[in-house]
Amino acid sequence: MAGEPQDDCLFCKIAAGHIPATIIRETDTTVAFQDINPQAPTHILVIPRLHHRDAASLAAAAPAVAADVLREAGEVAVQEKLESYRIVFNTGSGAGQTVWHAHAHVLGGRGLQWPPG
Ligand code: IU
Repeated sequence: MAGEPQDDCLFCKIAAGHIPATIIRETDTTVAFQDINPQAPTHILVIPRLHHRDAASLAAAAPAVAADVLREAGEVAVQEKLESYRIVFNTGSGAGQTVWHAHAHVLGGRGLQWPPG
């Protein structure tokens, strides 16, 4: 059920500490960790501990936690000393989403093109 830990969800397992990740920050509601396949010198994922399939579903069901994810993305940027950065929520396979647990990508440390393509 949405909001509950899913046995087959990698990010639920990372949030629970059952699969290792390089953790950058943690709060009661969020975990930030290094992306295993970085697309920029800094590439950190911020996930809610709650399982929802994408960012919009999270925001609809638990808006305060969605706000926590955004705030933590900003805190990651401060911690990593990023002057410019991008927060990305890929939503749907056509947009590149491959993990069906809401997550913000925080990307920085190089020039970022716009539009992204
Ligand atoms: P996406 O927006 O769903 O494509 O993002 C999923 C990200 O999760 C992607 O950048 C992967 O490199 C990353 N990731 C990870 O950090 N650790 C893993 O074990 C797996 C994916 I699978």
